[in-house]
Amino acid sequence: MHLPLRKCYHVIKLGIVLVLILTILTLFEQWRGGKRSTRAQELEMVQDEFEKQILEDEARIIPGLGEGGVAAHLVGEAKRLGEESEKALAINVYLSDRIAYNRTLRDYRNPACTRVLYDAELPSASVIIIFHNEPYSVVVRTIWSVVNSARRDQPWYRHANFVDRASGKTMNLGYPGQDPTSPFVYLKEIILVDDNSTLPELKGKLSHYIRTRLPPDLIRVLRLPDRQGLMRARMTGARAARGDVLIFLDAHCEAGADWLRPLLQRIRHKRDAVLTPLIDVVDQTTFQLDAAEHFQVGGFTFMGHFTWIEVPEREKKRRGSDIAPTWSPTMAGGLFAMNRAYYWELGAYDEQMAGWGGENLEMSFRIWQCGGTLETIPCSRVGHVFRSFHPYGLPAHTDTHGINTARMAEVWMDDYAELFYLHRPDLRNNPKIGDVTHRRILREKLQCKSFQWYLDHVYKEKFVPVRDVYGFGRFTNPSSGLCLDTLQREGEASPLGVYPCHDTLQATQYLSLSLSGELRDEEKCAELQYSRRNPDEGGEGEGRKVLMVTCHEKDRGQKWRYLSSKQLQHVESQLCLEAGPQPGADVAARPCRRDAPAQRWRIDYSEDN
Ligand code: LR7
Ligand code: MN
Repeated sequence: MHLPLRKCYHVIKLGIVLVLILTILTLFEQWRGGKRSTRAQELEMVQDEFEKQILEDEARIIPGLGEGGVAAHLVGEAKRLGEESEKALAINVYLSDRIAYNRTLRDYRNPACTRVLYDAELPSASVIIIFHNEPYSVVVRTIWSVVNSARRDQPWYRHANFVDRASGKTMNLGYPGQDPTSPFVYLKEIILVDDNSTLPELKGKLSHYIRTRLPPDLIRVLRLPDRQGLMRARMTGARAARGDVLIFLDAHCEAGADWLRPLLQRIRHKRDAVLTPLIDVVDQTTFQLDAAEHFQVGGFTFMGHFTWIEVPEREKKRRGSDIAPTWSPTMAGGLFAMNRAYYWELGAYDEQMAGWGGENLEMSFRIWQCGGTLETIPCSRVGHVFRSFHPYGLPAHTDTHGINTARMAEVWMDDYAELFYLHRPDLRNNPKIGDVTHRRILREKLQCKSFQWYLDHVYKEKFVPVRDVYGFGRFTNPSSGLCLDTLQREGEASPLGVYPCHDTLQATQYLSLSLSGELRDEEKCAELQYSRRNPDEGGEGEGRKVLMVTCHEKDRGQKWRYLSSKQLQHVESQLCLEAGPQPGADVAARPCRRDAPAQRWRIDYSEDN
């Protein structure tokens, strides 16, 4: 059979094209395969590099250092390097790198806590830890403390009852549906949220550490593509969480013995209770855990700051026992547990808050005003490194604390927002605050109570600088142009002084004379220093110093009155308050003299003005 030449030619052409295509395809496949294998190789090399670094890290650890929570010290050159790192980062990172990442803390709970019986079956917990450029070893230690405290073989679980108190059924320790062979109880997951850190060790190396050193399937790392600030970082974690209860921690914490169960038990019992553990101080220099027997709860100032306050006497009576849930008017904000569904129902966070600050008071007021309770659980203890400054920058150096607090005040404080603006006139009607309509709608929807209700029922002890007062604001001595000023002096009893009057109301010059006769700021009252040598001293020499001390209503020593001569007289001693001679000087109480210009005071806002 003969093919015509023309046809033959076509077949050959087709064959050549086919061969060409096949060759190209094979070459392409080979090229792709080669590329893939170099990528895998590269990855392996990177992993090896992380592994090498981690092995080096591990070689640095000094066994036993800081174990149990005792103070750790380095000497010589190491000490110097430690101090240097602390100066830069507000944590002695050089020391932290040398303390075991999984050090344990001694059990320093109130002994009564060890006798509490918890249900065998409790809700599950998602622990959410957010971080931005935190020291690597400190973050890893935080994770280890959470992992270790939840191990099934911990002594505090070993003697637990296996009969569920609520249902009467015999069951395994854990949460409903948990695999009873899991080495962990109650802890469903740990979610790390990296708020766009720039430190390289918090990226691949941290992930590699988690993959190779920590239990599998327990820890997830979510990486935010841009810096979101701590509120949105926590919300990202909360969205990913699957546990019944959300527990938030800062990335420089160490969880104590059996800290989970008291939280989970309370939330099982009261769904809308938001809980903080008792927060202990981990020293930024020595990593010593300072576990005080005595604990405080949260307060606030109208400047918008969180403060620690003593547990009010009426609350000590109400709670009934030293280890019972203790109502707290506010929380510090970083360490708390909350039913997951309730967290979202209550409005999570104000997503328009950025950076750092303000969200803690916002959430505290919201919890109370909208029907929940905020409680400190004394049997759950967690250490936190309190840093002397923020080692990280905030977005474009903006005052996120001020702006966030203004957002909070606009939504939750009603007319009392004015007291915040007295301190921050620059923020009044400031467009930087942005729109808060959606948060007001939330307040409406949840039918939340007023700030007045909060003050009357939750925080009765709170002194309101403009309520039941004779006058408030700056106390100016016109002849010298100096104002009464607490001079930013810290401490139990620090002398009241004078300083050039500020144009705006600053916290140190913001004083009130209450109707009950207290001359005070938000937290402390003016009292005469007692002189043992001569209790009635004051005539000669320096006069008697005036100290700012804890207010105690009963004591006559803290009573003052404002005379028509514009003098401030101490009722008990009959002495008058006299301005010091120069800025920064202490004031003194001396015999009243109507003609003494240094004894004359003008109050910014009072019935006379
Ligand atoms: O932009 C940021 N993104 C973040 O992810 C800024 C911070 N963060 C992380 C940071 O890495 C850390 O893990 O957020 C966490 C909290 O930041 P810190 O540790 O600098 O804050 P703080 O401990 O000084 O401040 C307290 O008040 C804050 C107000 O916004 C937060 O609520 C903190 O969580 C809170 N800390 C505590 O409540 C711990 C107890 C101490 C007190 C008082
Ligand atoms: Mn912190």
